[in-house]
Amino acid sequence: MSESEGRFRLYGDSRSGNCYKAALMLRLLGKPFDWVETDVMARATRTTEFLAKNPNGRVPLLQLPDGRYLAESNAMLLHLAEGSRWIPQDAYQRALVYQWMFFEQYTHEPAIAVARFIVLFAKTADSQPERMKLLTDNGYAALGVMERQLGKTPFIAGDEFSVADIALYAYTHVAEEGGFELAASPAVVEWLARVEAQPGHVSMAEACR
Ligand SMILES: N[C@@H](CCC(=O)N[C@@H](CS)C(=O)NCC(=O)O)C(=O)O
Repeated sequence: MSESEGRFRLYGDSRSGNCYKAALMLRLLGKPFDWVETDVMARATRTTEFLAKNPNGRVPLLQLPDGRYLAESNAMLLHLAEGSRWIPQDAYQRALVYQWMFFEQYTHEPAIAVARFIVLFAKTADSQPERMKLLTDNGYAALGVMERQLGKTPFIAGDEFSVADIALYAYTHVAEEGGFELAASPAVVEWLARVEAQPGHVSMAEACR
């Protein structure tokens, strides 16, 4: 048996919030894994070899200890945290966690993560002002939704820290890199600190390696 067999293997780009979600979850659970740096800018996710593992050609991609693959960061959070306190037992509370994870993928990530990608990596913000304006408006709207919720509850789906907090933390904590000011969202800023205070929390740079 080789050394890497029997361990999780996480293919990811260390600058990606989606990849950070899975890496942070594995660290919080204390599950050892091998990180496989996969450079999206070099199109390493679009090779024939990678597409055979994930037909969607994207990271993160998790290989389970038994060899099977799982794509989609939030599916990874739900799979890895199965049976833990980070997924509520109560059906309604669990549905609220899903609610915020779907919000993250449909409303938050497509604005905030994409704006950050354009500013920080593609560096094409100046050549597409209309798209940047739309992403910025949509991103602030998403932050406004979070601000309203976090003004009422300490964590996004209620009183307890859950996988929904990990999903939304990943790109909110680096939203300023996409040009978003967080100062106008004090409840969001306080929540970021609460997430960072969770035992075992590690930064993106520490998690993704
Ligand atoms: N919904 C997916 C999004 C994954 C995604 O967009 N991954 C980006 C990096 S953050 C990627 O691999 N891009 C490379 C490409 O599209 O070629 C998830 O949550 O895992």
